[in-house]
Amino acid sequence: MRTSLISLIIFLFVVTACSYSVDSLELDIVVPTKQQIAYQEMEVIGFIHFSINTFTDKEWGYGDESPELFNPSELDAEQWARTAKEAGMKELILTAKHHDGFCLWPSAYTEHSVKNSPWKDGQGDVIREFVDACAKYGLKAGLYLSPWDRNHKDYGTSEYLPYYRNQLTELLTNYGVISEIWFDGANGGDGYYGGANESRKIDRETYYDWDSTFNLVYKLQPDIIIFSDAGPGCRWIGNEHGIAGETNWSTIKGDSLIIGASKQSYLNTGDPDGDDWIVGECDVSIRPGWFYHASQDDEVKSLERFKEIYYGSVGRNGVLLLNIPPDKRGLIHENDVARLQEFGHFINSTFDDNLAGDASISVEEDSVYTMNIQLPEERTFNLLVLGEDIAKGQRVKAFRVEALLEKQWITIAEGTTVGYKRILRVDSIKASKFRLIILDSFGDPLITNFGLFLEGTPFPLNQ
Ligand code: FUL
Repeated sequence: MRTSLISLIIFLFVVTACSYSVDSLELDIVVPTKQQIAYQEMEVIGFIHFSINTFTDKEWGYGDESPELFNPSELDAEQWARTAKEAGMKELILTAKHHDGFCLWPSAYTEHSVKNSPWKDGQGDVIREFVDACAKYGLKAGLYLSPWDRNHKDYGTSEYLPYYRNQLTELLTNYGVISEIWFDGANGGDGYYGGANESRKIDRETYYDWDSTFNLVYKLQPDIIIFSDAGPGCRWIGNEHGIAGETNWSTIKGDSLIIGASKQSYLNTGDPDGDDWIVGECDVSIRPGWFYHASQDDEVKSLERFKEIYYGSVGRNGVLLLNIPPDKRGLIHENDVARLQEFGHFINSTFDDNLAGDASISVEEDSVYTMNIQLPEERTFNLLVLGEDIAKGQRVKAFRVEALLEKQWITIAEGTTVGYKRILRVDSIKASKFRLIILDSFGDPLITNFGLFLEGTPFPLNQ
């Protein structure tokens, strides 16, 4: 048995134990890019669904809506960014163009845009205001450009691709650094299509020639994260509830994925044998719809639901993409703002104080890896946080955590994957001695995070 005392480096609220193994350096394992690591470290990002649908009260516009309908009375992108920042988000992604084809910027390639709307007499540019607001609040900016375009006359033919790529070029050239681009998988068939009013089907595997589009995107924005069902930067988690699989590998077989037609359960868990690192992004809306509907003002998700989503996404090795749709004024509604403030408070008050921050840690490497954690005194917690050094791959396949309670080792949590972060909710426990046992892993496990936390105090509503 080899026992080593690990030097403790305490980052903000995690305990970081140095990796110690030799063979780990030689292990042939899939690793993320530095952009993917930075992406994962953001943990919570925001989605802004705002477009013509906001004014027609629809989720999917048909493509024949008049640009005259777009007329927010008080549009304030800084309010979006400020609200996102307060909720702990690190990036915002805006629907530059949704399926109806209406463009939030004055694209040179179509008349179906803000330039023909009454908003700012057609002189406005929502994308410009959005990226400036993100910069002011220190948020990264991302854009959603729907591949499906129910307005464009050429959609479904090869003529549409240059149009789509021209729009991408505008967005990825004229607005500074864009950190994420969102390629949605929906292709519903029928639409206006320049007046044809018909159904158009495309071959999801071949129509968009995604490889060429991805090359263009990387040429224009080398550090960007590309989202789609198939990545390559991050992948859809396979549902719109914001919940990753309890087992969630960042690795997956990218070649087997088809944008808009991948197996949802496979996206949800990833694949330990996958050759590609494609982080899971968990999208969900604060309300039932993606766009704002006044009828849903009382259906903002509860804080309890937010917590479940947070633990089910960030707490399962994913990134949470939380949608917060502005209303017809162009503002995030008061009900949503209040809940987002509560959410921000919950994260700060819960994860500010790692109760294992001053623990002594030692590692035993026998037939199974065991990390011993000794606190200076007994402490009460109800959340356990684990993490791996993902820069060296995702390794843990199975683990168990035990606490010494009345002289007996009791299992308090167990699971499969860990990845960047794994949060486990446990019944409130008071203890001072723990052990983390890695039951199975690819090569040596590289555990960098062992944290104990107590769910935070309620939001002080009267402040
Ligand atoms: C889906 C779209 O069809 C929805 O309208 C929404 O944008 C969601 C995030 O992705 O596929």
